[in-house]
Amino acid sequence: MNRKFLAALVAGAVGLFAAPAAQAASATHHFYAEPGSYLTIVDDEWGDDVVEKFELSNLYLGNFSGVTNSTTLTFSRCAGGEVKVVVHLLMSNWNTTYTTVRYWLDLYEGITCATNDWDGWYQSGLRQVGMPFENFSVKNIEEGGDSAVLHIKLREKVTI
Ligand SMILES: [Ca+2]
Ligand SMILES: [Ca+2]
Repeated sequence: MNRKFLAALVAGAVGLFAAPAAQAASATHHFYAEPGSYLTIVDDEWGDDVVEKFELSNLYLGNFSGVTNSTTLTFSRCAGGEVKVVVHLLMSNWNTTYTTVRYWLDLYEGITCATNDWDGWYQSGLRQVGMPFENFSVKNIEEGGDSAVLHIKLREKVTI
C-alpha cells in the first residue's frame, strides 16, 4: 500500500466519522405548532365570560442551533383586553436525535393587555418533541376565575 493511498484512506475514515458531528453541530432546529393546535383564554367577567380561541396551526415558534443546546421560545395572546397568557417553551437538545420541551405558562390579568400583573402560572414536566396532542392549563390563582388551555403538538424541522 503506497503512502499516498494510505493517507487518503485515513483522511476518508476521519471524514466519515467527523461528518455527522460536524453536521449536527451546525444544524438548526426549527419548531412549529402542528395544525389543530390552539390556545383558549377565558376572561372571567361579572356577566358573560369572554372566551377567545386563538388558532396556532403551523405557527412558527422559533429555532436554535447546535447539540446539547437549549433555549426558550415564547409567544403570547390576550383575551377580553385584559387577560394575557405568555407561553414559554423550554427547549433542550440532548443529542442528535431528540429534543425535549417543558411548557411554562404565565397568566397576567389587569387593566389592559400590556399588564404585568402576574396572577398564575403552570409548568409541565419534560416531554419529547413530537408527542401526540396534549392540553396544559393555567388559572388565575390571585384574583378571579380567568383561565387558559393550551392544546398543542410540536413539529421539529432540522436544517443543516
Ligand atoms: Ca375580567
Ligand atoms: Ca390581576
